[in-house]
This record gives sequence, C-alpha cells and structure tokens, in this order.
Amino acid sequence: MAQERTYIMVKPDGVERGLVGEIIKRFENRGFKLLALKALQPSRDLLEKHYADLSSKPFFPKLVDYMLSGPVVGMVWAGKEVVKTGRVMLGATNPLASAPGTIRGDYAIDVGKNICHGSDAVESAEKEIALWFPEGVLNYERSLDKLIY
Ligand code: 3AN
Repeated sequence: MAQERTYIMVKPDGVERGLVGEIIKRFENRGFKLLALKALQPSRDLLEKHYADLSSKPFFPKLVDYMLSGPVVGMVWAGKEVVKTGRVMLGATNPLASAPGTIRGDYAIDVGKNICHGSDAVESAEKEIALWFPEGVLNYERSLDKLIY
C-alpha cells in the first residue's frame, strides 16, 4: 500500500544554525520513513515555483531572497498522516504562536526565519516532491513498520 508522503525542508537559517540533525531525529524518532534527502542551493526559479501560491503577498520578495541566502536541505518522509503530523511537529507559521515542543516553538522567534517548511496538504506534498526531486525518490519496505503499524 502506498504511504502518504510529505516534503520537509530545512531552510537556510536552520541549516546555518546546525538544526538539520535535530529535525531528522524528530521525524525518525516519531517513526516516519525517510525516502529522500539532499542539500542544495535552490535557484530563484525553483523557489518562485515552490512559493507560487504566495506570489501576491507583500513579503514574497523578501521570502525568496531569504530562501536564496544559503543552502537548504530537502527531504521526503512517509507514513500515516505524515502531512498533518509533520505540520504539527513543525509548529505554527509564526514561531511566537508555536507550542513549545514543536520545532519552531523550540528554536525560532521570527516568522521570516522559521527554520523549516512542511507541505500543507497531500496534493501540495506530491507537487513539491516532484518539484524538488525530479530525479524521483525511494520506495521501500521496512521490517520496523510491523512494530509501528
Ligand atoms: P508555512 O511555512 O507554515 O506553510 P506559509 O506557507 O503561509 O506558512 O508561508 C510560507 C513562508 O512564508 C513561511 N514559512 C514564512 O517563512 C513566510 N511567511 C509567512 N508569513 C509571513 C509574514 N507575515 N512575514 C514574513 N514572512 C512570512
């Protein structure tokens, strides 16, 4: 059975602050399965496609410039309700509204530098996975899944 997938990205501030391992650890500890992982310097074109829905927002140019400021780490995680659960693990968009225990609630204070991205719906997750991993991602079974599901 195909499992739900989500696209999680550590943004430039998260990479620079050394939070990549912490974010991976949280998704691994929760029981989600890693299907793809890469560090890259995204192009303006890629970012404008990724954030196309926000292109009319006043903060859009600043958002794209910030995302261009350094490398990001993109990942694909799979598992039961991983899209919604991933968003809960990230915390609210504005870190000041994020609960302690969430990634943003534990590590961020500014909405413009909120450490990580997580897809907001199953459909957008699949679009983002195709955009960031045009080469494709893994698909494999884990014996561990017997213990989790
Ligand atoms: P999320 O990342 O939680 O899905 P979106 O999709 O509304 O939130 O916003 C995408 C990104 O745009 C956020 N992660 C944040 O970096 C930036 N952003 C959102 N709202 C603002 C804002 N009011 N001012 C500056 N940047 C913002």
